[in-house]
Amino acid sequence: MAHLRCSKKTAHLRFAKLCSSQSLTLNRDIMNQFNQRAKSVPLFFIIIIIFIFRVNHSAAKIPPTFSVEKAGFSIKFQDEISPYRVMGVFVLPDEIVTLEVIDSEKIQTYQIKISSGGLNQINNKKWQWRAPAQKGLYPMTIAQDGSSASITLNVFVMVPFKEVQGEYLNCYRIGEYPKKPLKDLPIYQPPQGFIEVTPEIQETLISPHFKLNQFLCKQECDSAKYLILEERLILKLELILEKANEKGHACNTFHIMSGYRTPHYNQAIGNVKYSRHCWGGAADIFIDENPKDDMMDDLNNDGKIDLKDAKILYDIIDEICGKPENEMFIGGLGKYKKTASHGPFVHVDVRGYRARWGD
Ligand SMILES: [Ca+2]
Ligand SMILES: [Ca+2]
Repeated sequence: MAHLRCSKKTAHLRFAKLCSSQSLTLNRDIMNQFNQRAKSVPLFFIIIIIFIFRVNHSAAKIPPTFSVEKAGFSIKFQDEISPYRVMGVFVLPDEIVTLEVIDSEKIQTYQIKISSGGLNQINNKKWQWRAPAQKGLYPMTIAQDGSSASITLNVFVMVPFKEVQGEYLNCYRIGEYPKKPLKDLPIYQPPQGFIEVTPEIQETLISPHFKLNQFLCKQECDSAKYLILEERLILKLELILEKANEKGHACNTFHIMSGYRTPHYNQAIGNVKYSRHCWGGAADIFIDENPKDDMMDDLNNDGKIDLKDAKILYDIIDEICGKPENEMFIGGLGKYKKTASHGPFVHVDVRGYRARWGD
């Protein structure tokens, strides 16, 4: 019995030892798991925080959606070719305008829909349109047969220059254009007419990313304002905008600090007599998307808004103008540093010959 008791005791001891050792192993496993979890919990939170930060950070960096808005074919009018889905065209009363589709598909046909004026179809890609005699906005659409591709031309019939009476067009002071063109260049002849800009039409798109009123002179007026704008300048600005986006400077339009200037306003601000702004062929621009505060953005991310940011835009334009396919956009380009009255900006124009300047 004693032997049996002893054996039982030994067995109990062995069992207790085994249990104890298993318990220790179990506890060690639990502790290990706990330790791992204890270690992984802060790690888990750190990962979450980094993720949130990255999402927020990338959200702040998400560019505005930019689309070039090209139609897939182009329209030739006057001396310009526009590939854009919407484009402004400026004509005189009763002017005959030839409109021609430029595309790569020889068999493709097109339809034109006009809102006024006379139409003469030359073939299924070419028309002659006679503008109405009355000033105003006359949109027309050219659509590709069998597809949704179309181009809307927002055609403005202008007020002829001869209607300027003693420096004024109605109540709007135009001032005086120089009688003698600079160096006898035709681009400095007095302009042919003015677009009448009423509140009803001032926000009309003149290209996918620019509206008519972005180019208005800063001169105040209670009634209609008048504007001159070259279609080539708009086409050049669209190209610059496309390239700026390609270079990573997300923007859906430019801030036009100065577009058209009446000679009266131009003289009042002490600018040179033959400024291309007075002929609607120049714009002072900057990128203003982040933040949108009427000030050039920090394009080079150095924490400062200065001439270096204007130089980034200047270099993009200079590169565009250096390419043979963009020869029609040759013109003036200048960069300006920040002053007490304005931030840094770039002047761009379509004068037809090369000019460069900058602080
Ligand atoms: Ca800004
Ligand atoms: Ca900067």
